[in-house]
Amino acid sequence: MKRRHFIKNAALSSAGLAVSGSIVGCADTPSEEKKISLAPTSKKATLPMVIATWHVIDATAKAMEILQAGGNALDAVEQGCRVEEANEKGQSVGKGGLPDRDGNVTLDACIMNKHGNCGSVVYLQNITHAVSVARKVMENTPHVMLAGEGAKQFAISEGFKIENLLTDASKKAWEKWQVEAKYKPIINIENHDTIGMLAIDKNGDISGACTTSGLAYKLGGRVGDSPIIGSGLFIDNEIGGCVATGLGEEVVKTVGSFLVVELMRQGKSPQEACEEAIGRIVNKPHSNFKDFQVGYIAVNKKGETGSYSIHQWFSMTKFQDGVNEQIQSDYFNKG
Ligand code: SD4
Repeated sequence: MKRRHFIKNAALSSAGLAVSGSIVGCADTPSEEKKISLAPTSKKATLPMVIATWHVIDATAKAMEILQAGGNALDAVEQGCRVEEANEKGQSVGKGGLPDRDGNVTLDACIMNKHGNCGSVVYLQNITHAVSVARKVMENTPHVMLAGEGAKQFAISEGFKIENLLTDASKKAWEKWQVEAKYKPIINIENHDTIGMLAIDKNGDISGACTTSGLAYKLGGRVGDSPIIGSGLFIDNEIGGCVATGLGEEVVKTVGSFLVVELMRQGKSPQEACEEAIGRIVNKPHSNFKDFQVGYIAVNKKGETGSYSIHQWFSMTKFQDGVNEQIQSDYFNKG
């Protein structure tokens, strides 16, 4: 997938921050260039900190800039996610996202703050910054979720700009897909990556956000886990937070992010909680987990992190202690 790129040191230097020796490149397929460092949980964690799904160091750098300046975690996750939404090369989020089978780019996003308040948009069209619309839903309406045309009209009333989100590259990819038009409602290991972000600010408060264009070439109207509070994202400021990526249907069926936070409440570390939540998917009788990917990242109140997925090559970007790095996740399916 084109979006998978090597980590850019430029983003770090622009944020005036150190580069870790363990930073890894992320290619389409497993390669020797990849260094595996499984998500550490034991090292003493410091605040502020931010983590995100996949390989998004520009996004975590933006979030950390805000946190270091004393900004709050909510602003940090929103601004961090906006970096990827605006990145036209990313074909899974915001502008440039791959369309549904009919050629429509439809976005899902949500955001949740330290008070347990949240906002969400589903099936949003023609607005790049779905995460910011979700925040407006949280702050400026008595509702949690707005969908489709209603979400779009609300965004317009809030001053968001109407745009064509289908870039030439995504249109070409869709046209190529149409030659065979195989409808495979699975997300495999490398074909899509939502951005989910969790941050803890200097006050120790947690917020999270998640934004995606969803499963490429999905049925028109399909909505995944990403805008669903408790599935794609959950924050409890007393305990921690979790975000999910991968095949949303499987995350929704197990209410994954809420589950991870509840497991942490019961005393599990973020890593143990992510592993158990993946276990709930793969250990189902007749689970066809070999056909799809799901990954979780989580953080607890102390700033300790975990990440785990069904298959190899899921990663988490973490910015903590002055180091912005991509960390390969441990995974279930070791063959
Ligand atoms: C969805 N969970 O729509 C999203 C897609 C995703 O990595 O996360 N892809 O099901």
